[in-house]
Amino acid sequence: MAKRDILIIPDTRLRLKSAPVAAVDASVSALIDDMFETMYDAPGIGLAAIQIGVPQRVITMDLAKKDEPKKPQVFINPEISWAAEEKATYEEGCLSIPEYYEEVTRPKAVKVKFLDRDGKAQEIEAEGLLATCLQHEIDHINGVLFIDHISKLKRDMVMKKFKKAQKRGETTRAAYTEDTPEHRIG
Ligand code: K1U
Ligand code: ZN
Repeated sequence: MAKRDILIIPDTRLRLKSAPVAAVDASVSALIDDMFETMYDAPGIGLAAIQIGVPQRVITMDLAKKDEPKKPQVFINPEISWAAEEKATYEEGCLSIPEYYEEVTRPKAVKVKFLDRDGKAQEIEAEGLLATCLQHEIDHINGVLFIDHISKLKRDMVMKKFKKAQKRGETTRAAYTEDTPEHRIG
């Protein structure tokens, strides 16, 4: 197992459409182990493989609360098979856009087909945080970021800040998680 670096915007790899996993083999299992180590260390509640630079349709997630036992979940080749017409709004964050949070409106519930860690076909119906997180992560494997769902004005402001930071050579998440005035937006 190894902790990997998480890509941050404006890294263009975050805009790639990830390829389906052909077979859930030992290399995919090793990737999943690395993703969990990276996600728990960040810490985050979800991670898409592309966020560590691997353009494969693999997602890890753990929505357990701090005082609950870990509840790791894996979604391989996930596909939204149904989305509710009713919408819900949640404040989202993204490990690839450190220290920025914004409200996003998405379908309140979704059904998702996927392969589990053993390569077995599954389908779940999700609502609440699970529905939000699944949609956020499925967006990642399609090259879409949560800032694509907010106003252009806010998105441009975020992109400008991270492009400036990149010019200063700040290309790791650690560079953004320090609480200094130049790292605050708005
Ligand atoms: O995909 C990612 O970038 C991970 C992201 C998932 C997510 C969060 C909120 C709404 C939708 C999707 C994160 O995990 S951001 C960090 C976070 O939310 C968190 C971190 C520690 C404890 C609790 C939450
Ligand atoms: Zn994200």
